Amino acid sequence: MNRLITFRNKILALLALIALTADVSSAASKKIIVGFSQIGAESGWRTANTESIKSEAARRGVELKFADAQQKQENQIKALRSFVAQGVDVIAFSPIVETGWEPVLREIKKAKIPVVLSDRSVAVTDDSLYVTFIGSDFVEEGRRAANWLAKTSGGKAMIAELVGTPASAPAIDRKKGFEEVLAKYPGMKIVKSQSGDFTRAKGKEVMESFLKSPDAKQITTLFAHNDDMALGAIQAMEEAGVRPGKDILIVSIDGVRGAFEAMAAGKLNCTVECNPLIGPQLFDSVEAIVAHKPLPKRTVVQEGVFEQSQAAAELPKRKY
Ligand code: GZL
Repeated sequence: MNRLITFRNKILALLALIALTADVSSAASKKIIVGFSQIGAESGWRTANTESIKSEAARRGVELKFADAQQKQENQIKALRSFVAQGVDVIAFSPIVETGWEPVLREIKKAKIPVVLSDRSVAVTDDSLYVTFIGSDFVEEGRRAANWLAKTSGGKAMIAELVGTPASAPAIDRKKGFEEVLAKYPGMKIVKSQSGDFTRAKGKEVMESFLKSPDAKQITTLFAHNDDMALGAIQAMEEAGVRPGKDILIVSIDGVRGAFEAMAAGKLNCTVECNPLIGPQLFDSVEAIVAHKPLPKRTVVQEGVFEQSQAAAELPKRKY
């Protein structure tokens, strides 16, 4: 009789072990499903950012539900809600503006789905509403642009500013960093400032209006919050008979290929790099979250500053 009980227990233990192994292996093989809400396709930077995210998801076998919000916050909020309804494992997004996210982030928290902020951050009263932020230090990018200009101009510049998307983290923080440095140089002043919404078309349109204004002649420098607006402004300058990069110095941010080509042609003077290729860090964070590993609240990517003299040598090395 004892032998029978021992045999029965051994069978039960074996069955439990098989069930457990099956469970672990199925958990390990279960595809991670990520919902990603992207702002749109407003600039070369954004296109490169999207490519980095999509290609990295494919490389890792992550199921990516990708939603393009076409520059509208309400579309991003709709997408985030749909990811909750679909029961994704992780939600990631690049918030077009800093505010207006608490309600939907609370709904996501209630659904127990972790959130990763990609590229831009949010202004919330409760930072437990997201697990981690991966992106750039926009304030530092603004400082770098102003420090380059102070060095190049000897601390004397009448600056026209093309601002990014109003209320967005990069527009707010790049301006903040730029003005923090300007405060040290009485001879450097922003004399015109208007949003070009990070696009080439709007950057051209606003620069045309700057050049038509009665006091346009005082402008010595253009500070553009991104390269796409700077490239649009270059077109406007040339159409107005102004030599970009010579009559008006131009410093912008992103480091896209077009900026290096403009620098090599002598039409842009400096681009402060803002790295869009954060797909690998994004999915490292997603995999850490799924594996219940701890993560820092903020991961800032490494970036440089490039001047005209470096453009030709750098161009072949550029990845975006
Ligand atoms: C910066 C990113 C900005 C880029 C623009 O991280 O959010 O948005 O500077 C893009 O080119 O449109």
